[in-house]
Amino acid sequence: NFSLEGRTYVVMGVANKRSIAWGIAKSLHAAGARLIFTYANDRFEQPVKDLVSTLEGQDALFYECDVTDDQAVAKTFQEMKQDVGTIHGLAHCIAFANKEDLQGDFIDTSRDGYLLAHNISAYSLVAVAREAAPLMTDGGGIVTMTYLGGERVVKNYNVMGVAKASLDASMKYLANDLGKKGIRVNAISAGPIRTLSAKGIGDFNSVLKKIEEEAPLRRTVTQEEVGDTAYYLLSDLSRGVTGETIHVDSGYNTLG
Ligand code: 0WD
Repeated sequence: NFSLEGRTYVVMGVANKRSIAWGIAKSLHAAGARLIFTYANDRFEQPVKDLVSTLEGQDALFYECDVTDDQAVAKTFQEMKQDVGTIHGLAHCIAFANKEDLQGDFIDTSRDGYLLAHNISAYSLVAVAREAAPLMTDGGGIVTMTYLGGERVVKNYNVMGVAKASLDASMKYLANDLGKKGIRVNAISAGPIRTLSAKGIGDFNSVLKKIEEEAPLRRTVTQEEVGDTAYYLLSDLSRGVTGETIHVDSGYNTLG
């Protein structure tokens, strides 16, 4: 029985209905999970609450959590502990880089731009895992979102590719640390999907077009397809899997 009935999952990074985090939320909701949402600042509070109100029978909780602020992260999970006690998993769907660093040459990345991208997109997983793990008293799963640009050079992805490489390695070290507590940590490498964050990447339309022409499935992937893989990684279906990256990308990564 792989229902998530009676389990509670934290979803971080819903900005709007196009967010990958929203695709994950829908899959977990369909499997019967209770959901907790965190958003970066109060600008996202009402939009996220409005979206969640469309999930029938969902008794969700909401917390503001800017992942660049250690105290805010600690406070979020302390409050969560008081409110729900145990959580069974978490989806980390957060990244950011300055727009000027997502075009042109990587070599021109400023120190500040480099640190900002790594702070929000990679270190945040470490900070969040450290605070979330004590709430995962029954064991559980953590899943983060990565991209091919961390494995190889992808035009315009630049500093975000380097941050994803750091995120990928962090995921594996966290999997090793938390495995003894029965907590699994994995990543999904999604193919390009049109979202708010993707708007910042130079010439994103031609990236989508290339997938439609060349990927084995000859189409791009959807938030819902990523969501179903997250459901697999956060459920007992994947109980032997940790430190792994699953590509949900129409097979594009297999091309030479
Ligand atoms: O093609 C794509 N869209 C792909 C995205 C392909 C492969 C991977 N990904 C990754 C992204 O790099 C990111 O890690 O998926 C993850 C989710 O990205 P998304 O769904 O494309 O983007 P978006 O809908 O813009 O969500 C990004 C979230 C926003 O949500 P909330 O509502 O929580 O603020 O990251 C958030 C951003 O605001 N975010 C932060 N959250 C907390 N603290 C912060 C912050 N400091 N900065 C950005």
